[in-house]
Amino acid sequence: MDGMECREVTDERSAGFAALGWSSRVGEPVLLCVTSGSALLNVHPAVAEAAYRKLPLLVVSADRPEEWIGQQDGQTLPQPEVYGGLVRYACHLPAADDEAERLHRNRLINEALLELRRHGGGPVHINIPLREPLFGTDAAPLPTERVIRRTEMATMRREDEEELLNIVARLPRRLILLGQLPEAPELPPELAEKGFALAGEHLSNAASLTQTRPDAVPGAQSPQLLITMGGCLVSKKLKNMLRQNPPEEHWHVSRDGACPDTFGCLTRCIEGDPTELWELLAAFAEPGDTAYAAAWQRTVPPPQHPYCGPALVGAAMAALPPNSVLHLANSSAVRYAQFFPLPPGTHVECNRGVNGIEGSLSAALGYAEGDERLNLLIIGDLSFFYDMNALWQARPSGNMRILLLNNGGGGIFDALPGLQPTPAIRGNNPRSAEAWARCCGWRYLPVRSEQDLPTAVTALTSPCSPAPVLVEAFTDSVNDAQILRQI
Ligand SMILES: Cc1ncc(C[n+]2csc(CCOP(=O)(O)OP(=O)(O)O)c2C)c(N)n1
Repeated sequence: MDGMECREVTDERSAGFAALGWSSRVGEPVLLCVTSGSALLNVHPAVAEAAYRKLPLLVVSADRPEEWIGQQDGQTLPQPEVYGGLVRYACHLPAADDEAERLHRNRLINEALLELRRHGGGPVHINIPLREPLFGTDAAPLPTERVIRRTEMATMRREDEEELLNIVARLPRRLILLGQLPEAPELPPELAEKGFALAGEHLSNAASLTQTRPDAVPGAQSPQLLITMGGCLVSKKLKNMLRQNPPEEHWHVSRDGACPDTFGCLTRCIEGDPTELWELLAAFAEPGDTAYAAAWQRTVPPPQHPYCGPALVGAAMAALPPNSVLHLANSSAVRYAQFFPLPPGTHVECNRGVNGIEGSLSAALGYAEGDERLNLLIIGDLSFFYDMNALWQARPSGNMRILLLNNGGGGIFDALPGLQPTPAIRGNNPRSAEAWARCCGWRYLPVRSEQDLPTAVTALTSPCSPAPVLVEAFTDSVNDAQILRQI
């Protein structure tokens, strides 16, 4: 094969150690290709040795498709994960051949190759199920595939810096996009002057940045260079835009060197202190397209609607004192909040790691205990009742406030295009939190119309209250959903 030095060894146990010795001599990864079944078990001793000697041994094993495993067909056994904790990374490639699986395969192989050399190197395993016919196929010429590279800031040399800066110079439309972060990163002002659009959602806690509202995303043109930092993004519209018009380069920067391929176009994981990257770009990047960057900075006025879920969230956020903590539950609450500006110094919390609805109340109450600031949680009724025990367990003080948006179930399902939610899907909920809130010692206020709103907003946002406050606002879910789809 072009560009590869190949050698055949019949005995796989011996082949494993031969590959290991070869790798040790040349200081480079060696790919060890075996068939299926016991063939790869025979490589196990060499994998163990490579693990403890930190040698980059890449084991690639052939497999049968999943439907034939354990069916008394030839050379089959459960191969994925067969080396357990001895390999740094193991993957089982999908056998199907559509576009989504092609992308999945590409990512898995990239992840394996990145782990092979990471932090001193070590063994990895790629398991490849193959469907018949197994012979007579020809992949030549090999297609060009995306390669994801890793840059470690701590060991970066001048040539590596130049490589990054050359890419930046070639790509004038640039976007730095922040996902969920515990606190605002320090972004030097020169970045904006050099034509980097800076954007983040409320969960990025970077109040000085333009907040990317889904209805304000300049969707016409994706960036050519996207640099992301932080966790999950909320806006589906933004994710779709970047997936449908993938940037030429997508770099993700993080201290742990994670490589999330959120848009299917990741080209580089940058591991290290993000500040070092921002400083490098601020000091040495060639100027980019400032008009493009400006398109991301435009502010759009908040939506104006009469009594409804989004309007209630907007009213509460507008009245929130500076330096408060805003807790947002999944799923409509965190989406509604995105449309309204945050008061200065607001810190935003949300269980957005896996978007669960089960612990938003407990997490907010846990955070607020011992915190001096005003803590406001905005939550839907299903998430609230799911976790209602929290009101009994916690010892909240007067700084804790809850805006409970009771739309009679999972209102988000009314907003999903193409879904006609049945009562079972929506989780229809006829209950009110009144009795439970009062029983647990909370001040309780219901809101049923616009007239009730001013008193409720004052109760939710005034700094002094002898008891925690729960405002339960009853809204029409279908109406809320229509607005959610428009904005
Ligand atoms: C533990 C868990 N179960 C199920 C889901 C799926 N899910 C996402 S949003 C949602 C409905 C939430 O309803 P509610 O809290 O009333 O908020 P709304 O949709 O009305 O904003 C559900 C069930 C989830 N995210 N987490």
